[in-house]
Amino acid sequence: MFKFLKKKLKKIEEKAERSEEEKVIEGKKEVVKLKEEEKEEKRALFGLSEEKIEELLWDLEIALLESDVALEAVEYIKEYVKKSLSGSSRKDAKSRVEDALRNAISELLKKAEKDFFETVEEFEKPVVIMFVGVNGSGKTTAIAKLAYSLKKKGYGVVVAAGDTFRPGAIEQLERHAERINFKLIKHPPGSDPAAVAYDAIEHAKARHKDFVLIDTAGRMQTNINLMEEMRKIKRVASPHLIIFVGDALTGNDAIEQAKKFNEVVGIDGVILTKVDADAKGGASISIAYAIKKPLFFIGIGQGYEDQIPFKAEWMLSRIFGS
Ligand SMILES: Nc1nc2c(ncn2[C@@H]2O[C@H](COP(=O)(O)OP(=O)(O)OP(=O)(O)O)[C@@H](O)[C@H]2O)c(=O)[nH]1
Ligand SMILES: [Mg+2]
Repeated sequence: MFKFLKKKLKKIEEKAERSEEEKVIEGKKEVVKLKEEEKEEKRALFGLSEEKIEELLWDLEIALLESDVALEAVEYIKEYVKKSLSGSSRKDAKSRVEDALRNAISELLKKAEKDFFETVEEFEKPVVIMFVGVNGSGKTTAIAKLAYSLKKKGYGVVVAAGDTFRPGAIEQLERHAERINFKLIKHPPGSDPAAVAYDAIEHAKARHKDFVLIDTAGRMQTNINLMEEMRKIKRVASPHLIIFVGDALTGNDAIEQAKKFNEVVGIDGVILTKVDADAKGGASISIAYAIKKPLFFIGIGQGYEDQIPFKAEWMLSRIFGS
């Protein structure tokens, strides 16, 4: 997980250390070989020059962009690091840069935290949640995983098989329903997804179920008809929450999709899937910040237990841990 990003950030920290040594040597006007203790002492006396900080920030920007971090988040991290490094700390450059980077990303990630279960507590039952996203992003799997954890907490769950478009979509949910034991409301393939959602909500009301999870067909954000259909489902179901499900592996594209879905239908939060397979980490770091919506869960595998509430600390330790 995040191998690419980790390597890039390590390189920046190491470069900060090297450039600091070069500066010390240049400062003596002649290239001399300093003894280790001497180096240590000199390092403590010099801060990073403006020029070196600019160079570092440039390298950082490139590294973050290459890791698919969204522009908005790159700016935030750069500003934060710049401010931290302009201070008068006399610690050596490498650990100062490391601290600045870690704190910057930590602050950014903390903004994405919001407890899903606390959020839904506030709503009247049945709580209706609609899931949207492009084809194959992991919507149906995310719904099954969430149904699993809600059932485990003792809630009654109804799922609406709102993907009436893709062959096999209803069967996929039937298999989950059998294993997890939730009620599945389905209509024949090709029927109106808004009607399926409506029936699922009516069923939940009649049986005093706690949650209705509405699956929808994958759609490209550029397909006007399908985006319009999504609006219709929203109108009919009036969901308490609309959750965008994005695939971490698609990096910046996931962020662009989230923005577009937010424009068209309005989203309240994000589930980012396939984080387990993602080397770059850009979407994980920046999707919530870029669209100013919470990242409720991340998918870290294909099993029902592999969807965990997003925690900044957890992700930080994956990015900066050994
Ligand atoms: N490794 C990994 N694979 C995942 C994760 N979440 C989903 N997948 C896989 O991604 C593939 C697509 O998942 P689906 O849930 O069918 O995606 P979808 O968005 O419903 O797809 P459509 O209905 O076609 O739009 C499946 O093979 C899932 O097992 C995850 O967190 N990690
Ligand atoms: Mg699906």
